Amino acid sequence: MTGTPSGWRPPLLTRIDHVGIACRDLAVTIAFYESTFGLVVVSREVNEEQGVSEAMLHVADAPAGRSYVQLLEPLGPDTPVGRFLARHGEGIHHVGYGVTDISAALASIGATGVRLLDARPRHGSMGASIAFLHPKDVGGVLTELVQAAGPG
Ligand code: CMX
Ligand code: CO
Repeated sequence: MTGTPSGWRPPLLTRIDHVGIACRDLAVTIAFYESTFGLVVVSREVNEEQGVSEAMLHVADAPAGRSYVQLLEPLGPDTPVGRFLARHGEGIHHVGYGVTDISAALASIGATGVRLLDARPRHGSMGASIAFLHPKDVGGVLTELVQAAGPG
């Protein structure tokens, strides 16, 4: 396609911020990603609100900001990742996309009819603001919006 279609607006999603991967044992999975792919852990956090113990492994510095692999071990069975592991086993849990203004992005996406799991942004990894979209309204993909803390 050439030229700029009429009604064009800048994309809401600016990069793939991270791929979220559910695992049973965070330490074992980190060791696998380090030894197999040479990735480096840049953050480890426990997020009680999300019910996870997690690690961010740096992958790339894209023009619109950094991208990561996010490894997630549930804090218990009655959490989003705990329920996912019970039903599906280990694997890809969600995709996180970068946005520049998460409140504006939520308003715009919500107006299309996609259900917002978080009407307001919550606390995410490394000081980011995050919000989730319902997987049933995004073709079966649990989708996270991420506004990184600070520049990028
Ligand atoms: N991807 C795609 N579909 C998913 C899913 C996922 N990760 N998790 C659950 N589903 C589907 C299930 O397959 C199920 O589908 P069916 O009804 O067709 O069987 C349906 O959603 C409901 O599943 P459930 O077992 O009842 O799961 P929950 O009660 O956990 O609800 C969801 C699902 C998405 C609303 C919930 O997991 C949620 O609110 N997630 C957002 C928060 C989160 O995931 N936090 C952890 C990551 C934190 C971070 O990235 O920082
Ligand atoms: Co995430």
